[in-house]
Amino acid sequence: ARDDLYVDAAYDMIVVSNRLPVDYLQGPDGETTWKSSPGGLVTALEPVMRAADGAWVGWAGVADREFDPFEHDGINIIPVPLSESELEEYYEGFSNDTLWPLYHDVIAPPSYHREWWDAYVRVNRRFAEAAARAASPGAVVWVQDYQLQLVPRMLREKRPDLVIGFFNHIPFPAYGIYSQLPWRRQVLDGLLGADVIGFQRAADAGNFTRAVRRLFGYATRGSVLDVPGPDGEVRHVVARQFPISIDSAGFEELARRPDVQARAHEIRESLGNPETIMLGVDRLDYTKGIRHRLKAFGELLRDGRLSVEDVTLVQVASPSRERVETYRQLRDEIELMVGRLNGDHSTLGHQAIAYLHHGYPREEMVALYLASDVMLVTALRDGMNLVAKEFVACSFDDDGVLVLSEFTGASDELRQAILVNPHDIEGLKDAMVEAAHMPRKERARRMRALRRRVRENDVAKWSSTFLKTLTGAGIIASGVPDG
Ligand code: GDG
Repeated sequence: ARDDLYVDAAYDMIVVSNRLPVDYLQGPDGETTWKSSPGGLVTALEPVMRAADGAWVGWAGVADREFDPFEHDGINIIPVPLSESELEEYYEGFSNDTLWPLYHDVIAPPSYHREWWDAYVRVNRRFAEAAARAASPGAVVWVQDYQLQLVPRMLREKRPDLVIGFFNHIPFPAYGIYSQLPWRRQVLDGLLGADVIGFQRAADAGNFTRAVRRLFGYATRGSVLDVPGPDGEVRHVVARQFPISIDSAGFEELARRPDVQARAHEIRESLGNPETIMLGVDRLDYTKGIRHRLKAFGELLRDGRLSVEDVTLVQVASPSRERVETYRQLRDEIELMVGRLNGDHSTLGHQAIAYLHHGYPREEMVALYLASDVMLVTALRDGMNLVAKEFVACSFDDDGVLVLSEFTGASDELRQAILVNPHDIEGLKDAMVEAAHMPRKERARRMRALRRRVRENDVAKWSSTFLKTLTGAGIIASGVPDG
C-alpha cells in the first residue's frame, strides 16, 4: 500500500538527513500529528525546498514504526523506518559511539564493533534507496552529516544521473586519528561518491583530502580531487569549507521582542541581579568542555578572583544521547562537580551555579542570551558551534562578551572574541576574569565586529553558496582549480 503513495522520481531537490525536520506527536486520542522542529537547517533550506518542490528523506524519530510519505508545511516528507536494534547499532552505536568520538579527536575512546558497522551499511543503503527512488532525472540530492557518509557512493551507483552533495557538520580528524577506523577506506569511498563534499573549516577539508591521498593516492589540486570512475574516466570532486551559520535576522528579531526582553529582565531579577551573569549552553556532551569551564569557575571562586556576590554561572546542559554509557557517566561527573561547587561556594542569598538539565523553547534561550554578560563556549572540539553565533546575533545593543574556544569552527570567523585554549585552565581563568571586567567601550568595539560577521554570513548564504557550488560543479571541475 505504501508504494502507491510514493511519488517516484518526482523531486528535483532532495535533502537526506538522519532526522526529519518534523517531530512525531501522539495526540490525546492516539492520533498521529506532526510538528516542525525548527532547527537551523530547516530555516535555511525551507525556501529552497519550497521553490524547488523538494523532498526531505529521513527518520521520524520513533523506532519500529513505518509512516507513509506526507506533506507538512509545504515540504514533502519521506520517512525512512529504523528498528529498535538499528537505532542501537547504527545510531547510538556506530554514529554516536564510534564516529562521533573518533571525529572529535578521540576525546572519549571510540568503540569499534563489526555488528555496528554492518548496521551502518544497511541503514545507509536504505536511505540511499529512498532518495534514489524519489529523485527526478538529474535531480540535486544533498546528504547531511556523519550518520550517512556511505549514501553518496550508494546513490551514485544507482543513479549516475544525479548531482550529489554532502555536508559534514562535525570536524574531520587528522589522518593519524582517522586511520584508526577499521573501515577507513569504505567511508572515504562512500563520501567520494559526491560531487561536492563540504566541511566546516578549511582544516577539516585539508584532513579529508590528505586522507584520500594517503589511502587512495588520487591526485588533488587545491580543493579538487581526481576520482577515477568504473571505466577509468576521471571525475572531479570538490572538497572545501562551507562554514555553517544561523538565521541571524530571526534571532535578532526575537531578541528585540518586548516580551523576550521582559523575560530576560525577570531572569536577572530571579538570580538576585548579580553584576555579571556568565552563561554556558550546550548539549550535555563531552566535546563541549563543560568540566573545564566548571573547574575554572570553581578555582576563581576558591581563590577569591570572582565572588558569588557578584557573579553567577548559568549552565544549560540540554539532555542528549542518554542511552549511550559515556554520556551517562559524563552527566554524573558534571552533576557531582556542580553539587560540590555549589556546596562549597553558594550562600543562602547567592547561588554559584544555576544548573539546568532541560531543553527550552527558543524564546527562553534568547532571553538567557540577553540576560547574560559573558557567554562561555569552551568546547574541546566542535565542528562550528552555533551557540556562539546565536549569542552574537542576539546582542543587538553591542554589549556582551564572548569567550570562545580555538577548537571550534566558529573561532575561524569570530576573531574578536576572547579566544581560549580550554585545556589551559589558567588561561581560561584569566579570560573569564578579563571578560567579567572588560570596559564597555572595548565590549562594544568587539561585539560590533562580531555582529557584522554573523549578520553578513547567515545560514541562507551558507546553503546558497553550497548549492551554487554543487550545481556549478561541472564548471569548476573543468577549469578553475580552486574555489
Ligand atoms: C552540530 C555540531 C555544528 C541547545 N540546547 C537547547 C537548544 N540548543 C540549540 C542551540 C544551537 C543548537 O542547539 C546546538 O548547536 P551547536 O552548533 O552548538 O552544537 P551541536 O548540537 O553539537 O551541533 C556543531 C552544528 O552541528 C551545525 O552544523 O555547529 O559543531 O556539533 O542552535 O541553540 N535550543 C533550544 N533549547 C535548548 O535547550 N531551543
